[in-house]
Amino acid sequence: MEHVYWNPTMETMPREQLRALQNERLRDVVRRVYEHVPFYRNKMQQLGITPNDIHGVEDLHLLPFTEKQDLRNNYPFGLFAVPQSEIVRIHASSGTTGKPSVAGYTSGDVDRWAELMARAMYCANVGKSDIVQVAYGYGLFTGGLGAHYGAERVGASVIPMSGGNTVRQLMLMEDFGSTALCCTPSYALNLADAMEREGITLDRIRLKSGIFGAEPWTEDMRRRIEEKMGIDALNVYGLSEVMGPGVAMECMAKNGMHIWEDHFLPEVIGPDGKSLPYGEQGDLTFTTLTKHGMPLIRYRTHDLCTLTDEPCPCGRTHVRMGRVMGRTDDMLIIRGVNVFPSQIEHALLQVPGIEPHYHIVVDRVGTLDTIEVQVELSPSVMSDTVRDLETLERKIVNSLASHALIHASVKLCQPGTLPRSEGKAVRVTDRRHLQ
Ligand code: DLL
Repeated sequence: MEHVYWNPTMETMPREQLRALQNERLRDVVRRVYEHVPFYRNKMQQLGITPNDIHGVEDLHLLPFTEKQDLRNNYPFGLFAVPQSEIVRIHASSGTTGKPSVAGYTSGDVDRWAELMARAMYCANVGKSDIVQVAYGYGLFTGGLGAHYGAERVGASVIPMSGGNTVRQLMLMEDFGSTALCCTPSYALNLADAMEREGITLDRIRLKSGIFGAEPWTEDMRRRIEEKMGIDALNVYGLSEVMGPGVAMECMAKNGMHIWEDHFLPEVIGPDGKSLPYGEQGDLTFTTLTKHGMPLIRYRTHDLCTLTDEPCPCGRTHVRMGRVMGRTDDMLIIRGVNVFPSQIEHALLQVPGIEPHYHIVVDRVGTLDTIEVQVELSPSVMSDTVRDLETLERKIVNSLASHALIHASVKLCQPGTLPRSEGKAVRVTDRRHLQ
């Protein structure tokens, strides 16, 4: 496999040199927030530290954490580190309740974001001769514009479709000969199914890569999408508070996402608030090293994952994060058992005869939690006898018990009947909160 890097110097920088750069950039960002953001100055004063105490990454643990709630408390622009006149872009992520969290970008920030998304495009072998269909939503959500700027930066032809309009997406994909698709994995699956429905065979499209993220998905889901679309499906990670898509991106080794460490300092934090060694699972936390509009110090994403610094065959030296199992807020607790929707997805996709479309309904009967997993049958098993379907249902129940450790009831649904996603899929209805 030949490797082409967008920024060879940075992407393959020896780790010692990378560390020296991080030390220098960390000192700089700590000084900037101390001088310009009262929230950080107050927090550091409370802890009795000044920027002079931070010499490098080894002192990171002295710095305070930042939580989403801190963004809300300083809504909308309280964490900006530059005058508002320097801000050229504002994004926001929709919170489930109340006010969104807001992020402001200077023109330098937008430029660096495009650079990091350009690296991501090259990771997926997407360059100048490609036609990139961006089906992430455009707007306050960072997916659309993030992918758009990155694709333009590498010189690709960009189709700014935004999400939705599935039949039209397919028409343009075929007519324009899109070679890369950027959207959520659940929307990619939705598009793949629509292709089948519309009778669009793989020889009619030119798609070769998918840059999919913004929600948790499993290896099993990757395989399904790759088969259905005949592409390499790669994982991209990011969050609006930290930048947007492109904080980390998988390479063709498909073995974790490289975090661009010259710009972001990752840590994985354990339940006791201490940084964990590589390989252990915890709460992914970022310190932004080069953002000027809204730098963040030790921002707790609450995304659960692991990090590794094992060398990658692609030659990039930046650490990789494993798949995000889910956000700690998305963890379901069913009769005392903790389970993430992604574990349920994994369990379901072990069973042949069902499609990767599912929905989870959690309820409470008396004092007991109940969980129902609704899953769609493959068209091929629709003609099976009632007894065959009962066997299939039992297999799914068993797979959920052995892979996700939950005792769920299973509802088999007709093909095409569960709601389809156009952006981030909503996997769970929790009726317990309605009571
Ligand atoms: O989802 C940014 C983005 C857009 C990333 C397009 C990738 C592609 P937010 O709306 O702020 O930003 O949501 C951020 O989404 O904390 C994770 O919980 C989740 N997330 C993002 N990427 C992945 C991924 C965008 N590859 C939140 N796997 C994050 C799992 C992901 N979860």
